[in-house]
Amino acid sequence: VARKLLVGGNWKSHGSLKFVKNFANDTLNKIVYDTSKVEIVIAPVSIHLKDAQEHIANNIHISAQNSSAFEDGAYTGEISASQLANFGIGWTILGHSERRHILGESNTFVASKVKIADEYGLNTIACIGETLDQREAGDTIKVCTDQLDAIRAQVDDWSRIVIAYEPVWAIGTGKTATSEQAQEVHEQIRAWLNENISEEAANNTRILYGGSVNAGNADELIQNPDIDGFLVGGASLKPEFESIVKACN
Ligand code: G2H
Repeated sequence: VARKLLVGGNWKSHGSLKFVKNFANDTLNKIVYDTSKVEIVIAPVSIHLKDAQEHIANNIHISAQNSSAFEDGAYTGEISASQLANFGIGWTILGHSERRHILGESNTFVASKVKIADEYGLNTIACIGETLDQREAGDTIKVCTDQLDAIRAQVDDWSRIVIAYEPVWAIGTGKTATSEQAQEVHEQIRAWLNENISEEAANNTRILYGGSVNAGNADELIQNPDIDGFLVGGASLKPEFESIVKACN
């Protein structure tokens, strides 16, 4: 099955208006790639979304890094899926481990966000992954499938969901999962999709790898049959992001 690869740039809480403009002009807009094979999705902080829309070329999708579990209403500080859709934003990242672990978002809460994002037609990059303790206890797959099960309990249509497997111990630490470790988990996630969603979802859902992806390891990781691209943090703020896209092209 030929799944279109996807390279996401998760800028986290980095950047300034000047950075958005300069990085768009100096790096992103100059990347030459085959848009029939690869999609690029860039996620700046919310207050930079408008500038990102303005400066980043149209072939690149712009994503939020989060969206609310609720409709518009009395939820101070939240940005709703409806407001993002209204703003012309077609993507959101949900369940990133920094939100799960630092901001205390539970599996059910993340799933509620995916549900409402889906209802407003947003594409979601749903992040899952285990901590080092969980891996060492042999619970990697259980942790990942519990996170997926919570989403399955609330969402029927998986056509707008992209899964990002991001082992927490590999995030921003410089430690990447080996190519074999990543492929092993990706294969099991695809098997979960086949058993719990549908064969079609298993064939079509992109499963990205995230966790210290850079220009040096992308080539090898992308060779794996179940790795359909990357969610890139630190390296998505640097010119080497181009090499990561090229590795997928
Ligand atoms: C994982 C990744 C992006 P980094 O969080 O989502 O960040 O590439 O810096 O590990």
